[in-house]
Amino acid sequence: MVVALILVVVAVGSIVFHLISPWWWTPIASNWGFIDTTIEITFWVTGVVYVAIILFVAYCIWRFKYREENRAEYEPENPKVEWWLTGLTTLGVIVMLAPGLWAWNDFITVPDDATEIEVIGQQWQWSYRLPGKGGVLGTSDTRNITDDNPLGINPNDPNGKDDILIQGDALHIPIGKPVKMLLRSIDVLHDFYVPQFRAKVDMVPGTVTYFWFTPTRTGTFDVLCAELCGVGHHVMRGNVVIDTQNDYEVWLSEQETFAQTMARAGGGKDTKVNLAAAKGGAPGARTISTR
Ligand SMILES: [Cu+2]
Repeated sequence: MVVALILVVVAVGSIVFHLISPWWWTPIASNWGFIDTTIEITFWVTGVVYVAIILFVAYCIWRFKYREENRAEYEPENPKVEWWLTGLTTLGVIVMLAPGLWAWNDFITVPDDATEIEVIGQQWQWSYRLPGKGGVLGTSDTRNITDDNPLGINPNDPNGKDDILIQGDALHIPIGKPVKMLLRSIDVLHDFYVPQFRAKVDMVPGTVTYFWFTPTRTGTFDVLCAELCGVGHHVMRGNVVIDTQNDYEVWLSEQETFAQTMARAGGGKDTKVNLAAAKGGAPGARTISTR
């Protein structure tokens, strides 16, 4: 009897904890509300099954407890119960998995007007590249990587000349416009993760992965690395700022282009530049060695 009561308390307590828990999702800041919906559907299905099974076990413990006169009945088959269990399990699995097909289809169908932004992960910092006025990113290749060109941008591609490089500083994105995040890694697996955006994909050395989203509210959001990438994994942090269009354009006009970076590097004297400080940038920004 005590065990049955404990099981009931566990089932009810789990639901109450789920409802009043302070550890819930961060408020969403992108178009991916449907991803939250699919997770909520999974919570509902698994929650109902979880409570039903625990309460059933509690009932059995109470109902069939030992009594001198009780006799067990041998019943190896029960087609009716088996059909019901198989049918309900199938239905539950379909309800959990089917919405994911729609979510995934949306996730890999990038809108035609999405702006491409490149994110580069390396142990243990984030760098970004935005298209300049031309609106097109220049090509890049790991073979172009040098001390002066740490992102491997093709110096002979005219599209790359006006690319904006952000190293050791926050990435800014304008609100309300779809962006396609092109994900590259220079060394090991990383994962660019902003919890409020919901979307994320692993960054794999040697290939370019992507996800897309549309920012839906302004603010400053933490960037985390969601892939254990070495001893400095926990410090691989950064910020993304979602700006109004005006604020974004002001910020963009203050950034250095690839051509300017190369010209400065070609000058050759400085061995260490704090790009963020040079731009009057954020406190705590990291110093990037360019030599
Ligand atoms: Cu990482």
